[in-house]
Amino acid sequence: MAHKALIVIDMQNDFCPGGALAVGGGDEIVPLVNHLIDSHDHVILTQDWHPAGHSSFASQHEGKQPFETIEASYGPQTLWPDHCVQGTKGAQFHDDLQWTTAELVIRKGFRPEIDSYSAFFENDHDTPTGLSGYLKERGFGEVVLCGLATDFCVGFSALDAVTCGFKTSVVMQACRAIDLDGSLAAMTERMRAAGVHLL
Ligand code: VGL
Ligand code: ZN
Repeated sequence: MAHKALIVIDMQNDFCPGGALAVGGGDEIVPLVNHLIDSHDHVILTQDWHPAGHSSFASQHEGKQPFETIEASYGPQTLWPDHCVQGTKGAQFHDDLQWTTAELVIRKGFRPEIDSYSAFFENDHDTPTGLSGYLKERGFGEVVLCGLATDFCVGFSALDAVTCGFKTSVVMQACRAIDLDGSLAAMTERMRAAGVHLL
């Protein structure tokens, strides 16, 4: 049987109620995520980790509001409120997340000029984070994903996991979505079509 890893996506304060880019009910999933952490032998976390003044922040674009879209050099980019700034409380994992057994924390979004939703590739869909190589070198053939947000970081990570050749599942109950203009339904359909197992 293929070696399996749980990947917990972006369970950070800024994506929970009270945070800068709060995902509705983001904190509700913490107990279930903790249960998943408990029941997997190998756990990896991702951490959205932006320098101050990151290019995905609406505050850096004159006249633009959060949740508007701009054309970046690598394609369309949604603009966000300032969030998950390196070293801030908002970038820390939720206080109740029991993450001490995690074997790897992969940070993403640290390059000022490019955003990174996926745990595998930045938003140019070309610059690798190194996670695929790490998983393969350690002999993992299967990944299970949960966390925030279903329609952005979880979804793009799941799609890229399939592209990289991993058997991929998403525990939908242990995710919450931002849901901009139907983005949750669209991402759910993309994941299904790509062969992601939606649990
Ligand atoms: C995320 C928007 C911006 C996420 C991260 O974790 O889904 N979304 N940065
Ligand atoms: Zn971000």
